[in-house]
Amino acid sequence: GKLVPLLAAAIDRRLVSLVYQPIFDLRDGQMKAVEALMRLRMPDGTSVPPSVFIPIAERSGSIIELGRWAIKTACQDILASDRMTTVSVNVSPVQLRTPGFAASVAAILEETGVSGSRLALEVTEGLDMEMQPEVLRCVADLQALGVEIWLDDFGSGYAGLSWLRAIEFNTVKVDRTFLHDCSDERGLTMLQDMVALIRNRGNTILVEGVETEAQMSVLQNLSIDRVQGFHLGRPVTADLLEASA
Ligand code: G
Ligand code: G
Ligand code: MN
Ligand code: NA
Repeated sequence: GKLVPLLAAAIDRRLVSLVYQPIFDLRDGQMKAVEALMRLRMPDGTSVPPSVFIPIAERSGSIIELGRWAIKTACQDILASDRMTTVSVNVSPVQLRTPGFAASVAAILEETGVSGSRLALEVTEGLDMEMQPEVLRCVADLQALGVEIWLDDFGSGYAGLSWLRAIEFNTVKVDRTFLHDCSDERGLTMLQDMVALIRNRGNTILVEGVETEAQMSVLQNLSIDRVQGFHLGRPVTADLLEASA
């Protein structure tokens, strides 16, 4: 109830912020990108997780303004940073379906002076994310700006395979449940099959949710391209990320 008006005023009241989680190249260990993750602080100081406020913002329409704020803030932060080369920002299907979204991204790049190739947008497959022509056109317009389009949480949703067929994703992020389930033979086979599927399409493979050194070994054996997870680096503020250089 009270989240709807709060979300509408969240930017002005400075209740939203971004934290950044590093993404590493598995071969050379270098930080190749950071993922921007939105945080919402209530006026009383408590925080609300994105799993709660993002769906509400999607329904109320606030996601449009919040999403634009996130992309602009991420662009400003990478310009000011010595460590962030590329930033990925999560975008809701609602944003991709909104007319003018690609143009609004182009305007942010122009305004901030950030090259499109330093920005990636993570889209999540899902039931509500139909393969509408306007979505495909939006993706093509964004890629024409040099912006990368990444498929997030691959394998967790419903439309994954048709998505892989329709869109040339620059990177596919394998849902962390596949890594977490691979402590037994059956789960490991599943992860291997997943990796083969993505690799045969020529997409860069990122596995998220790396929490242990044992999982790192599994991923090294599978020659995964990129990795992300609490074991390698937690989401932190831009200031902390700079300081941890
Ligand atoms: O950061 P955390 O694990 O709590 O994120 C939970 C979920 O919220 C993830 O699925 C993530 O993609 C999503 N999320 C985080 N930040 C944003 C954002 O800025 N925009 C959108 N649309 N989703 C976000
Ligand atoms: O769906 P998406 O990939 O955007 O989700 C991002 C969320 O995943 C962030 O909220 C982040 O806190 C969380 N996350 C990042 N690394 C790990 C990890 O190693 N384990 C778990 N369980 N969650 C993680
Ligand atoms: Mn994501
Ligand atoms: Na994900």
